[in-house]
Amino acid sequence: MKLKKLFLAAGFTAAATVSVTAQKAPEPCGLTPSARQIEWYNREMIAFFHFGINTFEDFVNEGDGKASTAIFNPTALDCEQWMQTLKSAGIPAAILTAKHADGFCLWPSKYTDYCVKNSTWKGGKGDVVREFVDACEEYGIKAGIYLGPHDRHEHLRPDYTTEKYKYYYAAQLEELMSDYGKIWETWWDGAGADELTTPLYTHWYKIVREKQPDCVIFGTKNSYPFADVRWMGNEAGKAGDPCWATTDSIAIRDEAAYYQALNEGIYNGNAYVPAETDVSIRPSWFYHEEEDNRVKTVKELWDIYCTSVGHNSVLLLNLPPDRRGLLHSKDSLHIALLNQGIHETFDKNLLAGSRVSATNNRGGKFDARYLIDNDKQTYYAGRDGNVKSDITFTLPRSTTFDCLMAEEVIELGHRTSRWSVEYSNNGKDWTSIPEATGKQCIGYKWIVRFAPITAKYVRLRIEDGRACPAIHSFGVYKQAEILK
Ligand code: IPT
Repeated sequence: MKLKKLFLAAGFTAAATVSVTAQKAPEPCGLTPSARQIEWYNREMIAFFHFGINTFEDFVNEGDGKASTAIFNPTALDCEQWMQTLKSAGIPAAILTAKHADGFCLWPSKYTDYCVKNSTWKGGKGDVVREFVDACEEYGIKAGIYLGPHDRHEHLRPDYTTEKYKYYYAAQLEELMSDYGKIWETWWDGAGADELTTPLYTHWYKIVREKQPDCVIFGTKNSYPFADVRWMGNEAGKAGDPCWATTDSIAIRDEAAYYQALNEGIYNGNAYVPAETDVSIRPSWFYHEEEDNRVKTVKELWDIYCTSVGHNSVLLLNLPPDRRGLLHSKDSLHIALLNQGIHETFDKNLLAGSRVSATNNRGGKFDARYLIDNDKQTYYAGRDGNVKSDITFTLPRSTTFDCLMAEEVIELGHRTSRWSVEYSNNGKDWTSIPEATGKQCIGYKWIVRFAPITAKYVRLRIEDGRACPAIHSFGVYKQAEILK
């Protein structure tokens, strides 16, 4: 009896069922993501492993390419330990620095002596890239490769030219893209690489695409024309508000405008290149014992999660292995707790069980009630030609929350461009949530946090856009204690 009442209250009427087949899905609008970009968005988080010869020098993050290969000697390297950590942190993908700017290669490359072949580790018979991809495979983690374009060791050659380097880099890229199974991402760092022009990247791009059609390319500066995903503009974990997936593909000359375009994107931009947020769990990119007490706290990581994943970006979180070749227990603990906190927060949408009504409701398969059904397949849409909508949730009881999350249907393009959230206790007098007023972007995921609010009614106002709204989910939540 109770169940039946609930069903009726939620609008599950016979009439609604009949219109299910009658409704057509909204057409996509503007630029839309490729299959590669959709796959990338759904990862949400990726681990970055900065590991190499710098790890064995005292406080070096940007080696000069002169360090002796003999010093590379992890005493207990165990890539499975890295993957176990990712499993407990809910991170489904990882990128390894196969070669950083110092030029030292973690695999036995045929094209250089400056690599593991000449290290003390495993008598020169080891291959870190192999161990990494094997462990990824074993644990169902998507493997990615960072092959640093800027190479200080090669630069030491008296006969160095960018033309010669073009073929050296291409040969190494070919080794990595051919011999190590499926590679899900390749990372073209722009740092120090200004002399490497777009024609060089054009040559290298063809290798990636031919060998690894599904590989997501992180591109920046001169590799930008080939980028599936862009740099977000800083290394502090703070994607912009808004942070559109679209931006302009043409070089923006003015520096401030360039950084703004990276950080915030451009709503009417001419290219779909969403932002990836690279940030380290420690002050440095490489491991240094001195920083063991400066590992970002769970709260700091939660802040970063909210301004990256919660700002329509993907978080690329650096977890640098130590001289043993293991992740430090502090880093592992903090990301596992972050994952626990994310689950405790978002597994429980406090709007579940609410009555839902919308001023602009396509109905049927796209009814507003699908915003809170906790099903990734379903979504709410408005009627064609109507970009606004007020969606009111009547909660079963007065409830306290301090966080909200919305998810747009990215496959249908950025549609909504302005939205706000209000609450009420009588359904008549509405109070706006300042932090959630005049928001612009939704995209894959948008999270807003605020001081606790207790309310019986919540209203999502879609105020502007370029097409009718299409939104997967909307919810209010209580942030887990562990994150504070
Ligand atoms: C910065 C590069 O300029 C940018 O293109 C991208 O590669 C980024 O690094 C990755 O974090 S340089 C850095 C010192 C801010």
